[in-house]
Amino acid sequence: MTLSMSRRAVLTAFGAGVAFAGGSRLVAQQARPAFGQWVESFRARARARGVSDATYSRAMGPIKPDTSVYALGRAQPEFREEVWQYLNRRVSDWRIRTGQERAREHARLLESVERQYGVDRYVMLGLWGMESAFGDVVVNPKHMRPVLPALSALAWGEPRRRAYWEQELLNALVIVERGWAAPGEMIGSWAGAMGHTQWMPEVWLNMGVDFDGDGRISPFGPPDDALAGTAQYLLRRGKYRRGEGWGYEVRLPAGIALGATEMQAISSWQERGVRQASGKAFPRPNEQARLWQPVAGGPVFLLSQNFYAVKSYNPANTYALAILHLGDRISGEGAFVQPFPGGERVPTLAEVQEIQRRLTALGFDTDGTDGRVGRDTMLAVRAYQRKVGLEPADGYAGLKVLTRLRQDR
Ligand SMILES: [Ca+2]
Repeated sequence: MTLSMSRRAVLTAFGAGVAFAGGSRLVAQQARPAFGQWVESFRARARARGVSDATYSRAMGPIKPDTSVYALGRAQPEFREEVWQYLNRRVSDWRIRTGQERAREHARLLESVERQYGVDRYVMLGLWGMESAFGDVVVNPKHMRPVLPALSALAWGEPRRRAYWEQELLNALVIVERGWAAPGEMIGSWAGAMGHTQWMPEVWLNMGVDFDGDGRISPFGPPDDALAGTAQYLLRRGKYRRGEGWGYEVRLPAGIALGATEMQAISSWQERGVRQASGKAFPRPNEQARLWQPVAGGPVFLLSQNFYAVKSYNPANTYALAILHLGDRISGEGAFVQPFPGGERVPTLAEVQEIQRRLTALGFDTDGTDGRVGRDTMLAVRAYQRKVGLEPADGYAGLKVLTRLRQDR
């Protein structure tokens, strides 16, 4: 969860593959004014965006810059994951079950957003589950930090993309000015992504919806505004098509090349012998789609426009696939027909809990045994793998580790 959020924040802020330059903090420290001085000089910028002096003093007056964000912005991913591990961790048994509970709990809300925007509820549930574990991170201070001190530190002292951070700090202040959230309530990722959807302040300002009609667009609290905002985002920024699916796992006939393939009508893929892996008929043969195989030897997909609508959230194909597959699993569909080479099935909630219990009993702290895999469980798994010589020591809490733990008495 933490890993995916920091990845998202990095992607949002810098574009894929671009990181902070080493040593930028030193340069910044030499050149920048004292923080208090900078806060006063930035007041005029906020005023120009319609932030009142009273709001500015209330929000910025008590702030200490959260300088720990510089290191987080430069951090490399802690764990290397294969595609099947990435998918298994995100489309976990815990997320599927919790998603089904949320689907029941919020059935009326999901139905009315679906009716108004035409976005499938399971796509919204998949996004909600991936971005914030269905709002769990919104209330979990372990994963979140105050947004204003983080954005202030970035706008004040991070020379890379400073204009971007300044704009996002201004956007966050506009949110306070509008009364959508109090400064103290605004917690999020190190880069300022917050709420049920983990949106940057700019997205809340431009894509948020006051769906419950209380006069505020709320990133926090009940998910009404966030889910309607998600639907609006997919429609406007992602060009989501009402009533269409995202794609299908397919079986290929011999002789179809998997290189870059153009969008074609599903009916013409069908003529070339492409079939749904499930054996069902394609329900909308006129939809345009293209072939994609994430890993040689693994499942193959036909992807249509709504896959790319979800991808507008984040440029990684595997990320969009995780969201949409999670949504499908919440809706009751099964796992992929063709397994990934070298992959394992998703461990059940009970199996993950057993891994956590056994690791804890052996002195590897997983910080609880709730069946959810966060950073603590991954560090514990990796320490155990190293101790017993399991290769690769990737921190993945799966069946191989469980089998070894059961032998360990
Ligand atoms: Ca509202």
